[in-house]
Amino acid sequence: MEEKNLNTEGSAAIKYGNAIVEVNEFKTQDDPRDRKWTWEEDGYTVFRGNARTGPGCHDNCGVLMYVKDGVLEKIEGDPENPYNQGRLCPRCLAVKEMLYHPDRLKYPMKRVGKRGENKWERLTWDEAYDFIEEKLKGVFEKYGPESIYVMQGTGRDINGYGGRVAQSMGSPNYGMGFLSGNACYVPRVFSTALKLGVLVVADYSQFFPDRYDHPGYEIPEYILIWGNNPVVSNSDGLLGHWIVECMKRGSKLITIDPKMTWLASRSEYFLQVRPGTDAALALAFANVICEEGLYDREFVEKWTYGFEEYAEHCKEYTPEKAAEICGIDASIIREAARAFAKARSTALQWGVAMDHTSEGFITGMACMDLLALTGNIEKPGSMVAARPCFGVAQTWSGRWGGEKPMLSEEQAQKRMNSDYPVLQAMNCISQDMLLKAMLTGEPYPIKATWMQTNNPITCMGADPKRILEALLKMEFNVVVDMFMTPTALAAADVVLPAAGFAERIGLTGHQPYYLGAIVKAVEPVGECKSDQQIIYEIGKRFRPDRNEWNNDEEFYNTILEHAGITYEDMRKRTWAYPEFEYYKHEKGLLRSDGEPGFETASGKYEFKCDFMEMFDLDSVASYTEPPESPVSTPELAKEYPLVLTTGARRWALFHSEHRQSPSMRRINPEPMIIIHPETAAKYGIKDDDWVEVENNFGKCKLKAELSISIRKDTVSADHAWWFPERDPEDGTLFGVFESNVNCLVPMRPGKSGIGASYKSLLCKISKYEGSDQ
Ligand SMILES: Nc1nc2c(c(=O)[nH]1)N[C@H]1C(S)=C(S)[C@@H](COP(=O)(O)OP(=O)(O)OC[C@H]3O[C@@H](n4cnc5c(=O)[nH]c(N)nc54)[C@H](O)[C@@H]3O)O[C@H]1N2
Ligand SMILES: Nc1nc2c(c(=O)[nH]1)N[C@H]1C(S)=C(S)[C@@H](COP(=O)(O)OP(=O)(O)OC[C@H]3O[C@@H](n4cnc5c(=O)[nH]c(N)nc54)[C@H](O)[C@@H]3O)O[C@H]1N2
Ligand code: SF4
Ligand SMILES: [Mo]
Repeated sequence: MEEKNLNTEGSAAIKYGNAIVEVNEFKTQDDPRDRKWTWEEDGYTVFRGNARTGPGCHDNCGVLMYVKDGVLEKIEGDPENPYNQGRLCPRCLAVKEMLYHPDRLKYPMKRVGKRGENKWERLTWDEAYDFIEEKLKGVFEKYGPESIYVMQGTGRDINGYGGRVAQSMGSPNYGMGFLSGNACYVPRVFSTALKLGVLVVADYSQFFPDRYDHPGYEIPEYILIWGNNPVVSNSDGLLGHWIVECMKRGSKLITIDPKMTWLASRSEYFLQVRPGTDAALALAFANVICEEGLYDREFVEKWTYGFEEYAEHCKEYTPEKAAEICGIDASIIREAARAFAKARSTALQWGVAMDHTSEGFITGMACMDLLALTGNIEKPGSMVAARPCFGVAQTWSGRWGGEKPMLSEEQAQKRMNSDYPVLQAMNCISQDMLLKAMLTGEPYPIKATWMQTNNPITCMGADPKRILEALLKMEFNVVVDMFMTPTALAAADVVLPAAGFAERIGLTGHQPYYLGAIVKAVEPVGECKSDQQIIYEIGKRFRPDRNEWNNDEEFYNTILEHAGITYEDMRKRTWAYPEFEYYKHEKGLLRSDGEPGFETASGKYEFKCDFMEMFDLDSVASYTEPPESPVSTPELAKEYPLVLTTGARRWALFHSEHRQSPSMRRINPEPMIIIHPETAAKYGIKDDDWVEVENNFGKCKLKAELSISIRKDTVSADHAWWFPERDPEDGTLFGVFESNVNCLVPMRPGKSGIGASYKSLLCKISKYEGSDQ
């Protein structure tokens, strides 16, 4: 059988986006000889490691964990770790509050009451596994193993191997649970995969352990901060303060956001777009650059395909036309386009707002094209290819020492995606189809779920009431979490308690720049186990031949085998930076045949993707109005006159997490909706009033935060709210539907099935008059 990337099955982001050419020799840039991973200091034992989930984060900053009498007493940023250089954000500083919270799940538990009731019986791990095995085998006998939907949450280090649960059981249905349109990073990864065959990221010197001072490194002259708020979100393996460091050294910013963020306020150009219109703006930038001949002729001629068609297509998108669509001045579009096109280098710092348009996949393509147009690929301070470090199997792919696929071809073919040919081509499942299948049994029944690191009715899933209905139809649900979430309370039949990052070992997973060790500093509370242990222990019940590990160290040694190192080597050195070079496309390092160019059909960067035509999609990136907007649905806009964007990240909260942490809750105590003061006045709403927010899909109540930072026609609502302080017996599932803005978001991707409009809807607002204020 052909050797294949195991961890891509089901999540797919990688097959097309990465790892075509692997760097798998353990040649490092850093010298670990003076590094210690543990020592005694002032009565503490100090452990040096990398933070990771849980609680959740998209990063893995270097930490020093101070332990006394087996208790994690404090945590500090590791000043020597090149990644974060000593900095930590509030959530890591307060990790102790989460780790030792009295509400932590501590033992496996089986439901004894009805679903929704807080009645549980404690089990041993063996009893829990026995029970799960018996129940799931019963389901599989009746409906086949594809009838289990295995879900993960975002950005976990286990995401690279979470799919093993599904694969061990024989199901191809593994993914980001109920994330409509797979709308987080997958659209951007697919965009880059099709355009240039590899994932590219903005270059802030993170590939070098000596960082900004590295000889040959140059800061980007301009950074396009596009639908991203990196100083708050530290998203997708980037730390926001890298941008601040580049700014201190001279980088200038162009920010595209409906809200004046901290970075927007420090930008040369701020384009305050109407949500969901980003692709139109990207095409207008291209229009200016092509019309004024500002593109990088050499790069375009030598390394790209389809430029003529692209330039022709962009003619239609004059700055005036985009100005009308996006609600910004044509003159700023022109000036900003000229500025970054003429710059020595430009980097694209894009965020999830790209993915959160209904055609997120295409929005991403429209933006990425600008970087190729201006030759900002593979040079210092531009967009550089990011490949798995040492070829090690992580979120970003790599291999497991040559492991063969666990699913048979026949099983793999059953992936739930038949409505979306592009998803089929990418070996990716459709979360939207899975929800429908749970409710209707079509195209085939889904009868059980495994939810590990996600909390869909609170956060991941749009239309959470429908998700709850679907979960309640299941014959069996398992939740693996650190806390009793609304999802677990509502629908789990068994809950399994997971360890936090200080309680287990691991490997960092999200960053294709360096490999890091997660180091265990304390024993897990209660009987919590690491997620990976749960994965291979439950896996053993179904495929003992493929889950032979007896402990976590053995597990990681298998992953690292490919690079010729062990977990112990990694623990001792804490981090390892592979060698790195620029201009890889010129050196034949980005193609499997070793030829110069890119791993695409044409061998070049593709302004025109012929592949798209096979799926009845435009081969050149185009703009589509959001499904609901003042332009596409003017009648609906009469009733719901405001544009609604949701889920902009908050400092102290990671999605639905941290509501239990007193110090994080002091920073972000309540679910807020940002409204321009003039707009609020129109509806008689004052600061801190409770507001009813309603649209054609549903409603919720949020608290008014009046701010001139937001467009007057737009409101920005927090997401993922629930109230763990509530009595779990009060019948409200911790109030999960009261302030849950996803009640106003449909499970509905765009045509390609990649992208969903979490951030571009319509709504109306009014002062909340209910008695429970
Ligand atoms: N309206 C709206 N909705 C959105 C978004 C938006 O912008 N607007 N954003 C969307 C995006 S981009 C994403 S990625 C999703 C995220 O959605 P999810 O990833 O599902 O995030 P959470 O709901 O917070 O679920 C994480 C759960 O994992 C648990 N957990 C934390 N650490 C660990 C661990 O180490 N092990 C285990 N087993 N459990 C752990 C937490 O307690 C929590 O219950 O939300 C999406 N939802
Ligand atoms: N503290 C914290 N950090 C997180 C998370 C968290 O929950 N909390 N979640 C993690 C996850 S899963 C993700 S995906 C990342 C996301 O991190 P980011 O990509 O930074 O996403 P957001 O904060 O949702 O939105 C970024 C910006 O987009 C703007 N925006 C809203 N709608 C639009 C639009 O239509 N167009 C444009 N151009 N801009 C728009 C918002 O105003 C906001 O300033 O963060 C990760 N990091
Ligand atoms: S970004 Fe913040 S929460 Fe995440 S690892 Fe770094 S310090 Fe911790
Ligand atoms: Mo995300």
